[in-house]
Amino acid sequence: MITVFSADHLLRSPRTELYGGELVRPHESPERAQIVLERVQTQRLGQVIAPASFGAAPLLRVHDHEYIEFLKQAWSEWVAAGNRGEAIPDCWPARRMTQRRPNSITGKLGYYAMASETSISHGTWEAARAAADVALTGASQIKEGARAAFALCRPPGHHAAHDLYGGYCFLNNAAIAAQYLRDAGAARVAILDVDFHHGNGTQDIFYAREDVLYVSLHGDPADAFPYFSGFADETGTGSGVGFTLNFPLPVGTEFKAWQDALRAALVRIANFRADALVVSLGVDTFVEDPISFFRLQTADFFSYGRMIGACALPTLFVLEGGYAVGAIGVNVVNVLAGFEEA
Ligand code: OKP
Ligand code: ZN
Repeated sequence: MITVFSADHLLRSPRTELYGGELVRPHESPERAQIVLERVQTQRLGQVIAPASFGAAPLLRVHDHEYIEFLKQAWSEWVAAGNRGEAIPDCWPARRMTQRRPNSITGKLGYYAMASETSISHGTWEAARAAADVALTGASQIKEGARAAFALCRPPGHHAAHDLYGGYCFLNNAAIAAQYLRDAGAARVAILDVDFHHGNGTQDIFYAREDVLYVSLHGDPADAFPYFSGFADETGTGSGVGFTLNFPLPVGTEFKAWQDALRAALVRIANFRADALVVSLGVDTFVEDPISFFRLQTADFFSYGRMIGACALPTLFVLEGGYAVGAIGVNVVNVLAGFEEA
């Protein structure tokens, strides 16, 4: 399959992540994408192409206009305000407070952030926009009739909601691609999110819709980030009821139990009769992942790639998480190779 990759991901290179009460070197690092790219090349998965530029329109199909303007301006506003570190929110519109948008950049960070680990730094917007173009270029391959494509996106996207960033995400690459496929004529698009974390942003964007099915397997939010989204009783709203399906799974989940949940997820996707499938592909389900608590082994990624391939749907893989950096390339490409073997 074709891989879409942009070296512009390198523009996203913050120095800090708020973690355990310290500012540490970010888990979501540039070397992640470079290692995945190298594995794609050494395993000869297929051609690697650069993204085309799709402009603002497909971003605005999914995200709020003012939110996009905020992302574009945030770093320069933060610097202009005289701040010396990276941009981190420290105040939120919590329970019973107003939801009015502040003028001050520090206030705006709290208004638009769903978490504070994700520092905004120089180049963040440019890298996020390039990642969305990578996903859109992958989606355009599917539109042109490819069986599959791999969007090697960085930064990731599934925590980014209509007007929220955080969890290392700014633009929801998978949601932007899914909406693009709808606009290109696919009547129904399914999104399968196999990242360890619940894709609260993707769920949010399609929560009231029956034309885009969102199905996710993830660490139980009672114990795992994003904590406030991803419970089994979140099933959609209005005409979207029944078109969100969450499988929260406990600490220490092994491949056998994870695979049972995947089987159930794939049955729902088959019944939905999707015209295309978008996979939010995070490999932070790996046993050695430093911030997650599932126990998948490297060979398991190949096995479940084959299960996804057996669905026989045009499939766009969009890279999300995976922080055991030494294994990220092997695990990601195992999913893609398993898919191709099905
Ligand atoms: C992004 B993606 C763990 C803190 C988690 C944020 C995790 C973002 C994951 N102690 N902080 O879904 O891989
Ligand atoms: Zn994740």
